[in-house]
Amino acid sequence: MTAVREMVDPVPGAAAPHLPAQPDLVQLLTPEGERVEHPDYSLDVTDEELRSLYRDLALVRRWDVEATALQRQGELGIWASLQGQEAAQIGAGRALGEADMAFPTYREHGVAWTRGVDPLDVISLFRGNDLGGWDPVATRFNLYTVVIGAQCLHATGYAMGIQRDTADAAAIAFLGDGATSQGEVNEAFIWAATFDSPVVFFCQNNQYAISVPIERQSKVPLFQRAAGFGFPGVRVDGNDVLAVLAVTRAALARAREGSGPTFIEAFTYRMGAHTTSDDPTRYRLADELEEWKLRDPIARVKAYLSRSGKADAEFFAGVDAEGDELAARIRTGTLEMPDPAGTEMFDHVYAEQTEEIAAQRAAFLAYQEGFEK
Ligand SMILES: Cc1ncc(C[n+]2csc(CCOP(=O)(O)OP(=O)(O)O)c2C)c(N)n1
Ligand SMILES: [Mg+2]
Repeated sequence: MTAVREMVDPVPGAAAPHLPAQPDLVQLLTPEGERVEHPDYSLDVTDEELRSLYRDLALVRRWDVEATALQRQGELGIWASLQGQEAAQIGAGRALGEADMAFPTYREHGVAWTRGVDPLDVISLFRGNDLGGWDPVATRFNLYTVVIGAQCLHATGYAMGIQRDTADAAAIAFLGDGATSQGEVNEAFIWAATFDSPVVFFCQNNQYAISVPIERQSKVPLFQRAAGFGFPGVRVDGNDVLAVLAVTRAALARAREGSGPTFIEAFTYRMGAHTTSDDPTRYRLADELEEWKLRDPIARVKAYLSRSGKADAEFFAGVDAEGDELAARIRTGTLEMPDPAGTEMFDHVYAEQTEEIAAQRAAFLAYQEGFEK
């Protein structure tokens, strides 16, 4: 227990780095890279799928590192790092079916990757060029939502639409541990439970809401809250991509077959700052991060692949080379990104232009022209 954590009421089993063995935690791959079985969740994955999961994990981390560097060099306004949460996001993203619809927060770059969103279309948002450059309908990946918890209502409403269309699909809402304290999230839970909506609430408990530790958000482990709303809650090792894949697949299948929502608590850790605007050394001690590094989501897959002979040095070198190419493409693409015209901010306020916005746009243009003379 660190000095910082002693200042708040510790929740047994919730203070991450000091966890004893947790019977409730679904795990299929231990931090040491050992494959284990779970009585309720099994997963058949081919060696090729395992290697491609590793590739996804490694490439999204490389993207994240590059984006953080670009922000530090003044090329992005801000960046919200996913470091430490790669397995939670790749596992959940790879569990989605083509027709399923995902509703992210602002940190789900790993899920974006699995939906085929171009990293530069995410970066353009953090550069301040647009509100996200991807097509949410084509990618089945909604635009990022910064208003904490609001996407849980969007996903629930969307899921109710799926129900009425009798479509064979589900919605998934991503949320953080802090978001569970938000009124809208609890309203979404009640609504989804009452209507048996085909929605999965995927909570990444990364232990912090900016500087506020999980102990201040909940007196009980988060997954236990679901029982009070009347749907199942599952706690999965969020740093175990195989367990996350298995648990999320099961929850989505349950939703699609009409059995209603599931709450998944992916137990993980935000290894970086909340965003590049934050300094985590002000509120947490370095030894906590050191402990979580031992549970790194990528290292355990690498250990498993190497030890079992499912991948060799050549494979890992290939992924590293791909990472270098991706980073170079992200860097060049960011630097070459054209600045948007100032008038663009008026273009998407409403689906159809109003007289008032048109007048504001004209006034802005006149103002800008005044400078150019
Ligand atoms: C409605 C609302 N209130 C406050 C904020 C400011 N804010 C941005 S991120 C954040 C913390 C969210 O923590 P959590 O839900 O755990 O997600 P994480 O950032 O850890 O992924 C807050 C309070 C906001 N964006 N929206
Ligand atoms: Mg959090």
